[in-house]
Amino acid sequence: MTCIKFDRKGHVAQLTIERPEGLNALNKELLQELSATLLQLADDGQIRALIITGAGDKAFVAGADIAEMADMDRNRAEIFARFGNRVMSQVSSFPVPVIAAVNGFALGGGFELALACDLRIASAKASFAFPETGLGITPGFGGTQRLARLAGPMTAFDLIMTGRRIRASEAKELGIVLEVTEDKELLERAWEIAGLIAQKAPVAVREAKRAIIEGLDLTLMEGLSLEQVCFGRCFETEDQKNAMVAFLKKEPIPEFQGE
Ligand code: CO8
Repeated sequence: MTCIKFDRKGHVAQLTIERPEGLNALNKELLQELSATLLQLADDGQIRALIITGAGDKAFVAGADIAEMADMDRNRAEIFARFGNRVMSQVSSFPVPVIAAVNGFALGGGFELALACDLRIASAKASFAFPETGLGITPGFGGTQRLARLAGPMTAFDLIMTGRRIRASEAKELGIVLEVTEDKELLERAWEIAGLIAQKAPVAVREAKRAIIEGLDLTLMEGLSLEQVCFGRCFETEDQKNAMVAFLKKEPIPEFQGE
């Protein structure tokens, strides 16, 4: 891997997107590496939370690589968007929660990558924008869909049609970002949140993520049925039995084993 740096401690892993020559802009090679890494990690039963961040002190990801898109025709653009969307869906359907630690510019495809994550925290200097309509294109890696679902269609209209860049504090007010941290504290806070998740029962966390993410595409009744299935699945685990027995005996809840 040349553009994705991997770190791991305990049950938490971190992917750092590192392409200094283009402010971590997403080109095909980077997206392929990200996809391959996610595919490999998805099968790693030991990982309980994943953090994605950008290398350097300036950008999370400054968008898709404009140099690579400039001479595309309609067909190639659609193929590129389909590929990018597949990678973003790998992020959103990753089996454990994914935290975007947004450390700087999150523009276009970079904003879309953050939106594909489950939780977003941002440093005070981070900023978000969809510059696409000012470049003659629409967002193409899921931005129109995920932003409208997350923050409502009006916010999606505002940010996508005007292209205006918002600071982390406004992103928080709009419900796009969970928390804003001091610049230097971003990763520490991301690991803290990931650590809290990693302490919870792994099967329960995975099933809860599945219920939330898949439920967003369902009717309420279908979503409630899905939740029942996810709830039932937890009762096949020793973790559920041990935790409930310990609670009833007024003993400390034992460390979760993931089965
Ligand atoms: N693509 C390619 N190169 C980039 C990109 C990018 N998105 N962003 C920055 N760079 C490059 C610059 O060209 C520059 O290269 P060089 O050093 O060779 O001149 C280097 O990174 C540093 O950038 P700047 O000198 O411009 O740094 P500044 O601090 O002056 O500005 C900005 C930083 C504001 C982030 C500025 O670089 C900028 O506006 N970048 C473009 C941001 C943008 O428009 N992003 C959206 C791209 S479109 C997109 O993401 C669509 C996604 C869906 C695709 C659908 C598929 C069809």
